[in-house]
Amino acid sequence: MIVKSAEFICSNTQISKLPPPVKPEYAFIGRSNVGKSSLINMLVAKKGLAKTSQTPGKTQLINHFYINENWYIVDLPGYGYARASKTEKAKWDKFIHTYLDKRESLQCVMVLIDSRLEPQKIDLEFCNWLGEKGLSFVLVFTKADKQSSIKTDQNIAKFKKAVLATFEEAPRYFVTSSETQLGRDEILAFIDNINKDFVIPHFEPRD
Ligand SMILES: Nc1nc2c(ncn2[C@@H]2O[C@H](COP(=O)(O)OP(=O)(O)O)[C@@H](O)[C@H]2O)c(=O)[nH]1
Ligand SMILES: [Mg+2]
Repeated sequence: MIVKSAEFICSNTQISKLPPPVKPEYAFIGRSNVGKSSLINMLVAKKGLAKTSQTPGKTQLINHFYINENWYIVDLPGYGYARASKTEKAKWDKFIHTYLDKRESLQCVMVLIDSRLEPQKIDLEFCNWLGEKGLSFVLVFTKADKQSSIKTDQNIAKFKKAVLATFEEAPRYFVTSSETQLGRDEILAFIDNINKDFVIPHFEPRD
């Protein structure tokens, strides 16, 4: 897929104000600092589209970016921010879970994982939650340029093994770098393929 246009549409704090679910949508999510904004900018080849390195954990916004006037990238607030209070964490859970669980046009959740790290409990728990809800997701390993491919492969193997403790099949995964554009063509092709089969879901208009 060639990205011809990418524009910011809206930031939402309320699920009720999202754009109508008439276009295929892909949600990007992961721990704060995993490289989510960088990855989104890399995919659409637009440097400032998603802001990078903002103070993490502060805003709870769902950002919609409209790509090729045909599909949405959704930037979700990062999880696992160490300094967030219990109340903040609970609020995050409810907000994000409601969006993921209810969004009719959501096609796939892109779960970002830092390829330099050993499997993290919070990432595995999130994958398990997606599995319980029957939501389709893929793993996107980030920052692969920061280490040898051997090290990346080792961490991916460990993550897969950990996932297989609860899943019958390991989810599909991509290895990426926002610095070198590794994984860009593969992710865009993956999205393009799903877009081709998209039919507008039945939904209740909010007038
Ligand atoms: N070397 C390298 N650094 C990256 C990559 N992706 C993100 N970063 C850096 O990691 C930090 C966090 O990235 P950001 O995109 O803001 O993460 P977010 O909090 O998940 O949105 C920034 O300093 C980025 O420059 C990558 O693929 N390679
Ligand atoms: Mg960010």
